[in-house]
Amino acid sequence: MSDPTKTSRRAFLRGSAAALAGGATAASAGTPDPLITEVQDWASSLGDGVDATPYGLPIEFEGDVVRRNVPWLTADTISSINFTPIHALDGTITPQGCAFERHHSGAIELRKEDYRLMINGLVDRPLVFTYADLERFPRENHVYFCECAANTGMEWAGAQLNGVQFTHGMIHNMEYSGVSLRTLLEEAGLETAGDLADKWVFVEGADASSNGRSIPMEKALDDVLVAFKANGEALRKEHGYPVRLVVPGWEGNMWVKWIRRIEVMDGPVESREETSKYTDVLANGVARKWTWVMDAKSVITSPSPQSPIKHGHGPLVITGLAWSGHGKITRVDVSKDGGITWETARLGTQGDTKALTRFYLDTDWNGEEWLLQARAMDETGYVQPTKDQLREMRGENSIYHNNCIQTWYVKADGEAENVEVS
Ligand SMILES: Nc1nc2c(c(=O)[nH]1)N[C@H]1C(S)=C(S)[C@@H](COP(=O)(O)O)O[C@H]1N2
Ligand SMILES: [Mo]
Repeated sequence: MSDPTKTSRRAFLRGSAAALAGGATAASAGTPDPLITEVQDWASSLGDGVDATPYGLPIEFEGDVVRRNVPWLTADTISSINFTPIHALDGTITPQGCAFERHHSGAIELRKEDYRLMINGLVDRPLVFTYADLERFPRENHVYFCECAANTGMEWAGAQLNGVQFTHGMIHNMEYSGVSLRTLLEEAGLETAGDLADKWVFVEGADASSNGRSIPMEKALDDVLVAFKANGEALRKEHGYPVRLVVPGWEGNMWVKWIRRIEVMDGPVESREETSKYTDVLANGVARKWTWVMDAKSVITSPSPQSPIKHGHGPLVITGLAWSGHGKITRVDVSKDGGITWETARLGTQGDTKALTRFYLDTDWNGEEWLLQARAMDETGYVQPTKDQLREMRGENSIYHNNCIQTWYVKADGEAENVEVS
């Protein structure tokens, strides 16, 4: 006699298969799965011992989760950029090994022993720090995103690159350890500088390009870090080993790598990187400059052209990233119909200031065609603009600071394509 209050195992399996509706493989009677019933190779022999890879690498099956460049964008790879594979990552921290690189004259090799940082100009005591000197100042840890001002720059005129890695991958987000720039400036003494309200610092790198940029003193004394570790370990060569500047919320160009000199000045230098580059010519021919802050932006990383829906109909996790150079992300909305209706996404992490925030929309997909969009809001109340709104403000000559809403066209077969809905 079977107890009617007890569900039989088979009924339970059938029940759960129906409830999952394609979200998981249902165990079905009569067709044994050898992955469950047979002893597999990996259980019949021994695995690698410790030390097989003294510094661990991603498993070979994940070998395509790598930075990629777009060969036609730049004439060579020395003054060029590659892109973070954000379509394949989750959470918020970017592993150093796949964090995008942008060099103006190549990534240089600079030993800690040969490293010097000079602070000069309008300071009481011009100073030179060795790497070991920097390690003796009080240290801080912060997670911040670094976004190149040119991120999404190819998309101004229309949908261009078919993958979120290429449209939005000039960004990384790491935990930095370092000394606040304020601490070092105070060590050099700012009495000589007098009124700090109109003072600037000029920062330059040790590479051939030097990538010099002027930073107003107010920012220099606020949250700028002189960083030597990222995600707990030494910076990689390509990210400025041994020491780089971290300028939270501000365009990546100002995050000077291999930083060698900080000069306190009574005005900005108006260097190449802040005049002929990293400025935006508006419709009336006037160029916007000092466009330091990266405005709020978001993008769906999956599904997306490089991360199509492969699992069939039923439960689907839509996910993406949002960030703002003005502070915390407070809300992200997702639209499936090109911006007509919106659903509020779940924030996977409670937005850190000036850092990536992960969002999820746990939903169902049954083969409908979607025009998928995400729209970020930050703590200042700013709402990420549509492409048309942005073009209205900036014209069509811009390259930098394109933070408009992105659209992916999800087709009945689950593939996705970069399209423009403005
Ligand atoms: N010294 C130096 N610093 C530099 C650059 C450079 O070429 N040289 N490139 C800048 C630009 S344009 C960007 S977007 C960021 C990129 O940092 P990453 O290579 O760590 O991604 O570094 C900035 N700092
Ligand atoms: Mo950049």
